[in-house]
Amino acid sequence: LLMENDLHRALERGELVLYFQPQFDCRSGRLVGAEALVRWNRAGRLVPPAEFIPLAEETGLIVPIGTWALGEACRQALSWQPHLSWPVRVSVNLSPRQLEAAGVVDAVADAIALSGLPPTLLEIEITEGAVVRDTQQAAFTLQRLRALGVSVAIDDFGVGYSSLSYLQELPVDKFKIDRSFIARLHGPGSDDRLVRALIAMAHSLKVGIVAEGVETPFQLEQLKTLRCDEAQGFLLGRPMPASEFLALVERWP
Ligand code: G
Ligand code: G
Ligand code: MN
Ligand code: NA
Repeated sequence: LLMENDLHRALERGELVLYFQPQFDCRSGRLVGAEALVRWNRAGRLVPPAEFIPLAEETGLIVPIGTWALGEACRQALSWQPHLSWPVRVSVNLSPRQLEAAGVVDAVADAIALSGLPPTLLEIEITEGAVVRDTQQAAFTLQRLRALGVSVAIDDFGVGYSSLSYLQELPVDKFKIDRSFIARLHGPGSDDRLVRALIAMAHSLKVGIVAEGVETPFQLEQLKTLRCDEAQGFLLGRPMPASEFLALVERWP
């Protein structure tokens, strides 16, 4: 309860901040987007989401936190656009409870309208787990989100599903390969069969594919060879404060 009260106040006091982790096109090497990742600046310590998102989910605080994150992500992303000659997208994570909340489509629509960010530059990330809970309801909500012009990515792809059939019914634009699969690409001769299969599945469904957790040059080379579309990970950039991400965009060739 103590932490719940704290978290509630944190939102009101502006103690939540977004970090941004860059995402790159594998073929061209271009910076193409960033994933927004929330942090709690609690008395000088940056608390990672794993320590408070579960509580926020349980208590329902995730809904106002999510509304704030959507608005903040859109505002920041708008500030990146003048510095590059191609669009740079922002991705925002939505947890299962947010996806099921009645006002989620309105919250996304409001964030776009209030910020002025073109809707095509906003991407919503949801985990497979959120979709599997109630596939029909999720599909309906995702369809309404896409009707706004935003895109939808399935996060942690490959670890959460119980059946592949849901993939055919689901209106999504992109899969993000879970980093546990990328971690298995540790060197020449390593087993890349699952990564290959996930990339092939995305391509045959005409869905984009992003690798998460890219930590080594070897992994990046493998992903390029396997025709993965985009990459994200510590090798290419850690999650960073908004000011640092803006500086990265400003000095990008
Ligand atoms: O930044 P870090 O790797 O610690 O993030 C861990 C997880 O926390 C992410 O994979 C994501 O699922 C979750 N997360 C981060 N930011 C947000 C957010 O703004 N909203 C929600 N719902 N989850 C988030
Ligand atoms: O949404 P998701 O839970 O996938 O959020 C991504 C999380 O993964 C963030 O917490 C981020 O800090 C973390 N992350 C990002 N890149 C890497 C990486 O290359 N390696 C590892 N181990 N974690 C990463
Ligand atoms: Mn994510
Ligand atoms: Na992920």
